[in-house]
Amino acid sequence: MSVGFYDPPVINIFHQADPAAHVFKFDPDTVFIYGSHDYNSTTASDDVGSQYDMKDYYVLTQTDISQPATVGNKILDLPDVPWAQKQLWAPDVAEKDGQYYLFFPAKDKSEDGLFRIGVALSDTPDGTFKAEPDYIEGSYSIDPAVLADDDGSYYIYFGGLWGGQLQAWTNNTYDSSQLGPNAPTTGNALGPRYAKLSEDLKSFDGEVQELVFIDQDGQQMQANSTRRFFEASSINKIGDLYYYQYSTGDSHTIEVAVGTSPQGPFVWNSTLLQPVAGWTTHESITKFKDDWLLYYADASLTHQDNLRNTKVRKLVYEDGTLSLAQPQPL
Ligand code: FUB
Repeated sequence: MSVGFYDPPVINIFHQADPAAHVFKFDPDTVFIYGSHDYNSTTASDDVGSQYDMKDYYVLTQTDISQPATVGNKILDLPDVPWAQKQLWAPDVAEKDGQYYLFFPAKDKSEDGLFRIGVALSDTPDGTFKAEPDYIEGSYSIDPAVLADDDGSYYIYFGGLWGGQLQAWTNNTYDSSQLGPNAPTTGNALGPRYAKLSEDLKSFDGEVQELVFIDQDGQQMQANSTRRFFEASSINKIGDLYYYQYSTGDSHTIEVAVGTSPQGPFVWNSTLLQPVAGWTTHESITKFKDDWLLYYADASLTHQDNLRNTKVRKLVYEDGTLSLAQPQPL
């Protein structure tokens, strides 16, 4: 059950969801907001998200969060991705040595239509990005999020249950019988996957691993917990700690878990966001000037699950915990 959440959209006339907000050295006075580009798709809704059949990405920019965002360039178009069939879902962008890397999921052209993760490159944060000819070898599932660590290492995190197909991959091996809107309900919860990225950020450096979340009671997060990982990873380093945010999917909250290493384990810390309008919820956090900001999206403007708008809210960072600057109205 979703409830309303009344921050205004950063822009009404452009439907963007799954915001991945970044401030780059390139222009410290601008927040670049990447995300899924929703449109009024008539593809029938189902529990594997067929109604989210997005075909391109644009970038939004904001120089003042009290003012509307501006729609920038179309930065990637589905026909320009040689390996992709459909469904450009939540992306992320990382910068390295003045190059910008757009990481994005899409279904490949195989019979099963498996989600894979691709990368596209640009010299500027507002594109156009050029896709690599194939998806990242060994990649699967959705919702990539990239961490640039202080030591120069880059890590990619990904995964999403049900339509995101994470449950169909065990030890990086695909099992078609697990496709569909299902996930374990007993035992340890499935964790998102992560890998170190190679120097050129175009491949995985080593095997994909599963991230472990520890619940409040000190035990590994269980599959029947309303706080278990579902999708929508984002990660930030604040001081010496790593903050991992994610959506719980069918229980519709955004949770935060904290770790001392990019490879986890991450210990549950707080619930950052209660359910918003619409089924999906997806966040990212960035520091803009002196403020920590939460970018998220909901469907309060359209009441249509696949026609969402990005929103922004200031955060408070106190005693090691992130929280909304004002309480969320219920
Ligand atoms: O926008 C499509 C999918 O819905 C995203 O990849 C998920 O995070 C959820 O927001």
